[in-house]
Amino acid sequence: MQEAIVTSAKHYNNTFTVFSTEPLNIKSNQNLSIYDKISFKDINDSNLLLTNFQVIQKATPQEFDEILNQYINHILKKIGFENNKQNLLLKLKNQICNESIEKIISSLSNALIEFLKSFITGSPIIIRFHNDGDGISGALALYTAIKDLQENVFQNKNIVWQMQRTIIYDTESFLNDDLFFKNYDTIEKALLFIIDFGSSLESINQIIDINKNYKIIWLDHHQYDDFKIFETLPYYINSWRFNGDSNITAGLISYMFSSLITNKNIDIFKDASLISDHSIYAINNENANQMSIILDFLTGTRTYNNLGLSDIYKIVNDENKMHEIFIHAQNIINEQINRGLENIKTIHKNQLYICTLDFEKTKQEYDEEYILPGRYSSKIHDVISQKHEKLITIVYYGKYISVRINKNISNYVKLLEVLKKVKESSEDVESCGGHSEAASIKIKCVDKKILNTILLNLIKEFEKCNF
Ligand SMILES: [Mn+2]
Repeated sequence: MQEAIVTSAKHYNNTFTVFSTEPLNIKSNQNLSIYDKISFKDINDSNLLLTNFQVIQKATPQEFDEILNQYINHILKKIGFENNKQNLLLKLKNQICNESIEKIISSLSNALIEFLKSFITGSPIIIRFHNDGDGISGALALYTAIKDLQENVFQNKNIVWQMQRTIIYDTESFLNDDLFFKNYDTIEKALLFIIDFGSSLESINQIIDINKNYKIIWLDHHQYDDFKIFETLPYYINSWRFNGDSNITAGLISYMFSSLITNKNIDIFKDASLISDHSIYAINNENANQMSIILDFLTGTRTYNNLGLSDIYKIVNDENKMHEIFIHAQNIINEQINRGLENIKTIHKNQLYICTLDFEKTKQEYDEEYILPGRYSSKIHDVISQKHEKLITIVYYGKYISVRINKNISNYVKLLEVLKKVKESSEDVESCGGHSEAASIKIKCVDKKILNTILLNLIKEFEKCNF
């Protein structure tokens, strides 16, 4: 006879995870509760229907804690955690000269233990990632690592991947996650995993609510104000919190986390992430360049946007499909860049160039939704900046004004401060935010007149900046 402790219960379909000498998924026609100790005949199939077992007694939390800690140590050895960590440090040493890396990896190592506890005991896990090149690079790195765990450690069947279309952890997301988690009774708390979004005031209430009952592991690189609540979260791993900055992208942090789990080569996702978010650590690598263009296309096009991450994982591992999508995306980009260059207006003062573009003029009626204005502004900015060293690019569309500035002038032009000033001086601005080189303003309603006033104000503020 064998014994096991019930660690996770999904009552509506009587599916359970139990821990014997290792975790097992079982189905039963009898209802079980967490901490139930059961005895059953030896089994070989890890996803069995268990009919012939007895509930002996309840295990105590302390008893199970000990078992779990021991097993985690065993798993860390099995996945080669210490080796993976050393290799990761060595690999990053040359590419990313930043003191925050070691501190981040040490914090990620602690987060990994927390992650494994939930993973191994069959707790539900929701992984939300931003729908851009950086967010999905991070998600794909993690997907590869978790696939490795699923195959070699345990089939946790309660993992959900969710592409996040907003940059905040909004009420809708919270309600969905809470509803999903409530299907389960678990020894280890359910886990919300966030990649590359949410570090703003608008997320706080939902985060406080999630944090009451569940765990959060949160990888981000967006600058956050002094939001005390974030700093109380032990696994809020934001590069700024470790004296890094946005150049240490969320995709890179997720890559580091994933590299602690798997020794598969997932460098392509690290490099695609760095390119996608214009990190100073990005290296010019043809494959990573293509990957970043493809991922931007996949996350910015409705046809692909609705695909699950497992489908996207299949696509990025299919050379022919990748080539096909790359050519298609590249053609659309080139056409739109050319139309943009024809329609752009340039203001020139001292050495500063300010380029403005009405995004509507680059779109043609039969166009698919790709490319989105925010992403477009980065791409056209990159093209124009080959000509002008001190460049600010402004692309506007509907309610949005998207601003990009060159790195070499971002010390003089405090972009976020300028946007805040513009916001304060106009009642029509709803919000503003972003990085020091890429940011945007959202206006309350679509109105050409209002937009023009704000544009003029913005340009005036830029011209005031000292060089
Ligand atoms: Mn990012």
